[in-house]
Amino acid sequence: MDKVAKIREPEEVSKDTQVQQMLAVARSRGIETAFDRADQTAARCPFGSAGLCCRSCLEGPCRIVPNGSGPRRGVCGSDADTLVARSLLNTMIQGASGHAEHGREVAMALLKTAEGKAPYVIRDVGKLMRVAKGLNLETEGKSINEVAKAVALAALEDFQKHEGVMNWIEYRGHQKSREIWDKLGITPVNAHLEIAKAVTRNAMGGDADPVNLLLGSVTMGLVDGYSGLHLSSDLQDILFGTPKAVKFNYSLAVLDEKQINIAVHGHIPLLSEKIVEWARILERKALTVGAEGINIVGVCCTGNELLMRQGVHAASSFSSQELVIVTGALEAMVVDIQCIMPGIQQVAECYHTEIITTIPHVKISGATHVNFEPEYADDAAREIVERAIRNFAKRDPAKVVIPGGSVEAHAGFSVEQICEVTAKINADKPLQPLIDAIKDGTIRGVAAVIGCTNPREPQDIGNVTVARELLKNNVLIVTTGCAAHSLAKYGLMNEDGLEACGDSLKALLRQLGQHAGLSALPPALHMGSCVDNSRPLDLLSAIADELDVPVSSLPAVGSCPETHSPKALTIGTYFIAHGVDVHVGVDPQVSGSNLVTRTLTGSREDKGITMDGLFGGKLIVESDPVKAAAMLLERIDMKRKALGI
Ligand code: CUV
Repeated sequence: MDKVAKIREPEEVSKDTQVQQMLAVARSRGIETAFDRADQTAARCPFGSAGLCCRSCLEGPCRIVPNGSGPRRGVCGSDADTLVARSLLNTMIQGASGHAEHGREVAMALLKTAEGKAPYVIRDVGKLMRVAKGLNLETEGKSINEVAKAVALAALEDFQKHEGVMNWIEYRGHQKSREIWDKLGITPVNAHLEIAKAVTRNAMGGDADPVNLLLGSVTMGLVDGYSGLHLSSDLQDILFGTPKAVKFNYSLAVLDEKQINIAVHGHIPLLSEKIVEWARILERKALTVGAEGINIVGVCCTGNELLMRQGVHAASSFSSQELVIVTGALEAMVVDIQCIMPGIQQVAECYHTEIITTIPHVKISGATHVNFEPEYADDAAREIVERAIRNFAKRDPAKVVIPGGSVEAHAGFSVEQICEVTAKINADKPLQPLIDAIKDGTIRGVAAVIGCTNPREPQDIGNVTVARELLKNNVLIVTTGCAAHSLAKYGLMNEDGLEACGDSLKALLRQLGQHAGLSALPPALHMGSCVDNSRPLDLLSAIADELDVPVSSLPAVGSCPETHSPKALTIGTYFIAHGVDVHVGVDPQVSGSNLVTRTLTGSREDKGITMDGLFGGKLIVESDPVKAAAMLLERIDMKRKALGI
């Protein structure tokens, strides 16, 4: 076993001084957080880290050593290539399932709304009609609810049909990419069917062809992208409104000592939107317990959903979620699904904070459970806000430490919002100003900086460094997820961030900003939560259509510097399936197989099958963010050259 683990100093775990401060507070109070646990578990299993530990059946676990002195195959005969490809597919299944389930739940909520059974309203009728048309549904002479019902049923079909292709791929999938997927036979039919198929092919005695397994991973990327990302963004826009430019504040300092603080955490905006509503309704009740009001703050992607549509302030990204509780000023943390650390409950037990789980399949032992169903959304939201109000009296003022100072940021950059701005320059062809800027080199390329923060990685450093390196080189940045939290904190979503940009990009952002009522557009355009990674792809697809080229020809890349989540790998795979290069800064645990590594990261010129050769985009694994940005620039320039621009 390893020697005593080295515990990192607060300055080593995060770039954020507020996080450093609160981590010191936690440690002084004997409270353990993910940063400490990451240090305690620093000695990681070398087999698992390389994808070489197989637990697919009861003959195992088998741990193999392909190039060393140990066994080269598992009991069943699987070699390293098969084991590694299977273990990657397992990760992909997890990622795709999470996002597919997100999409399905939103589709059910839309159906119930359309049937008058759930207390939501259709906030964006225009988008509803556009989506319905895109799906080739009849809208003439139909009521809003009839159209909404038809859209919801079309969405649910993507979890049921047994022939053909998922409706959302027919609708949103880029035709030129579609042709490649169809030819390879990897286009998904329905999300559940593909997930079930992936689980079976991955079981002992199933698929033992590593390249075929990797293509199975690409199918999971497409399931994630279309039944998860696109479907969720579209339906959430219909229900809650398509994001428009908004202002919000970011940092742990958004907690307010004088108010009742409620953190909403997780992913699906169905309940959190209602909590914002009920916090307003019950504001006066808060006054009766001595608080000045009710302050909702966001954590992770539920936070992103609310800030994009409501300007709700954001408190924390994934890795520092427990520190929101350490402020001692949090009356409740309400969680739905995904990225919720069980550790929040242990931290909450040191305070008056009530952890409230809301989804029947995502409970935490010791936490309060208030069940959420769309039909009874108002009841659940009301109960949660009332619980928080009652908890205010239990707060111990001696334990309250809220760091000072937060950063103002601009968000809400849906494709629709971006086009509304550019349409002021060219009303007939709103994308033309962007296309012209890409063609003449004002914009050298477009990068989506996405994904998480990870307690093992120094928080924010990878995300911010990659973004700054690219901005300096006139690469336009769009961002989502917890990476967006990092960029917001370091001024890349307000005017201050312009100093990070190359001259031509800076001038363009200033010019476009005037058309948005701002002095400049922010250098990083916040497009939303993880499921909103559909938006960068929609933007790229539209640009590719205008130019009549495949998405893979565009000088566009994705970067995921600090991820921890399988979901980020499936999102990355979905980008790669469209031919967009993707960087990950965290080891994807495939180093045990040269074949798998080469297939994922090799170039189109390499021998054998590579993702780059098949789709026109590849995986770049690099933990140094400066080097990673240089590699992304190289790929951007390569694609520019091929396009002749
Ligand atoms: Ni879905 S997946 S840590 S909350 S971005 Fe944040 Fe975003 Fe990663 Fe999770």
